[in-house]
Amino acid sequence: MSKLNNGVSAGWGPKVSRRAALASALGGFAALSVAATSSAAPHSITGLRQVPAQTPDRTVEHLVIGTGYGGAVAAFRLAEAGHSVHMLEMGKRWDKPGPDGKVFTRMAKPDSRSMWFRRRTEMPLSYFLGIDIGKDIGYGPGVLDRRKLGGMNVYQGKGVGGGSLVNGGIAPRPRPEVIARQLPTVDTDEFFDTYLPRAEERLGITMIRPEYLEESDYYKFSRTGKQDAAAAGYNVLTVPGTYDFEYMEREERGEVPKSALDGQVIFGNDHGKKDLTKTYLGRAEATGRVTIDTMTEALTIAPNADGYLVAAQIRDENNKIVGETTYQTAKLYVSAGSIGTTELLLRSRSEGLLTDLDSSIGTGWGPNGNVMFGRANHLWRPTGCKHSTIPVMAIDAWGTENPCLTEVAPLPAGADLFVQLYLGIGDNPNEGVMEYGHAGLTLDWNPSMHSPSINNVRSTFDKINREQGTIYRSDLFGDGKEFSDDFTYHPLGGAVLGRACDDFGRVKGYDGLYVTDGALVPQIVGVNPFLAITALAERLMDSVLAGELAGAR
Ligand code: FAE
Repeated sequence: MSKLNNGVSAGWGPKVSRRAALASALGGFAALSVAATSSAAPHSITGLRQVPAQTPDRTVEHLVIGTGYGGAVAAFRLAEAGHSVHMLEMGKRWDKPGPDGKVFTRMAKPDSRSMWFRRRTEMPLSYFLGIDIGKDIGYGPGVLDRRKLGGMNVYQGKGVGGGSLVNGGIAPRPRPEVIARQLPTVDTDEFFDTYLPRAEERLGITMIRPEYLEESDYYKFSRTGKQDAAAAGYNVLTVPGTYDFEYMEREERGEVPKSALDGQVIFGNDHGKKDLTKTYLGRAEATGRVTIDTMTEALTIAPNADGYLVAAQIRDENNKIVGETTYQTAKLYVSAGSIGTTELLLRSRSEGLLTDLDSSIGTGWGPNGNVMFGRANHLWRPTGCKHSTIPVMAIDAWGTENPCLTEVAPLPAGADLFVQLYLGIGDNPNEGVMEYGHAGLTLDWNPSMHSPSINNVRSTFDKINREQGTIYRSDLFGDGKEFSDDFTYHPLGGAVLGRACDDFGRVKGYDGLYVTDGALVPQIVGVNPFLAITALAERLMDSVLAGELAGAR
């Protein structure tokens, strides 16, 4: 990709003048309508006005869209190297307690803080004994979003810290052979020797103390899950994570406020979890060179002679659009997650702005083989009334003829429900495709494409059921389903490394435009993905800082 002296790629088709691009980007506001907005239920965007061509509201050296893993790594690495960085985040900053004195809610007591502009919770496990267990909640910019696209419900974190706010913090290393298969242009040795260890260190990943795992009442569910799998001949791993396990032990001793031991996780953790605001983002902001605009959703990207003009809209806590704004930047890092990043790029192309994107943009999507299911435990084999919300054990059947890795998951209901719950990651060659049109973003993925993942997980657990004389629960996912086939916590792909982007994450055809997040990884990574995403972002930023930014400040 050759670079002209104004930083504009020579690979563009018709040259876009700065003025034309600005007018186009701003004119795009009017056309965007509901389709261009968030995943929330339809809401008013009538506050938008047609903005005449004007100078951008703000000009910044480096602009990062999204504050999840990819965005946090980009911001930290740039700031550490002395660059000023501005970040846009669609959600809010989670640093103020609500009326109950807590920043986040428990899973069992959701309210307006829990889900992104919903009036009722929408969870993967939404039934018990076949009864809908969703709860009515207040409407607000809650921390967990569910976006329905085609046959998929995609869950994502919203707020400063992205997915790190809502996830379980589980961070196993991917298998080298899966990295080699999925990311063939990545040097596997370098990835494992340099980038994974660096990501682990900077994310603060540690292991639970084995003696605590063996003795705590809060991990009885893990021990029963392990014993059942081991009895069927499976290897069970203890997996590392970002929760501070020393803090957890103090929670159990009653020395500190409880979080993981008080049913907090997918709607956020008040304590214990080292989310990105305590690691990468915290360190980035501590440099004094990073600023963040919250409740600000980037809508379009227009290339121009000075780099890129980003048009964005600002919403209030009632989901009303209260303003629009524009940012001019020389270097743009798109880090809005697999869905958000792909949507932004595709929308910008459909608005006639990023017309030279590689034709593969939108391809390579996958749900990382996510399958949730439960086994019905015998009454004489309880999992306990107390469940820590942080899973720490996984059944490793990847090396078998039915490759899958399955976490032993908690069900922190405050009572023993005799369900051994699992989140499986079953290998799957299928890939979905995202497109952008009149209906907004669409995803071509249907439940039948999930079958390979389910079959891999089912074959493994059929053996465990046979050994234990147990059966699957069919009352947890509606319609008598034993396995979820329509949700993911781990969306991946859409702007894949070596396809829509170069081998590091530079968007093909556009100098100074980068993808840094889960959109880079096609379909599946075989383990919970944020560690691999962080390592890939580190790898990209090494390349950018040693390449086009070498010597620049
Ligand atoms: P992500 O962290 O999603 O960050 C994207 C950010 O961009 C978000 O803050 C968005 O609000 C923001 N954004 C989106 N669109 C825009 C826009 N247009 N303008 C401005 N901002 C925007 O992306 N993974 C693990 O490895 N271990 C786990 O234990 C685990 N548990 C999970 C549990 C749950 C309930 C969920 C939902 C996910 C879990 N994950 C887990 C997945 C993990 O959090 C996810 O792979 C990463 O967060 C993806 O990182 P990205 O940087 O791609």
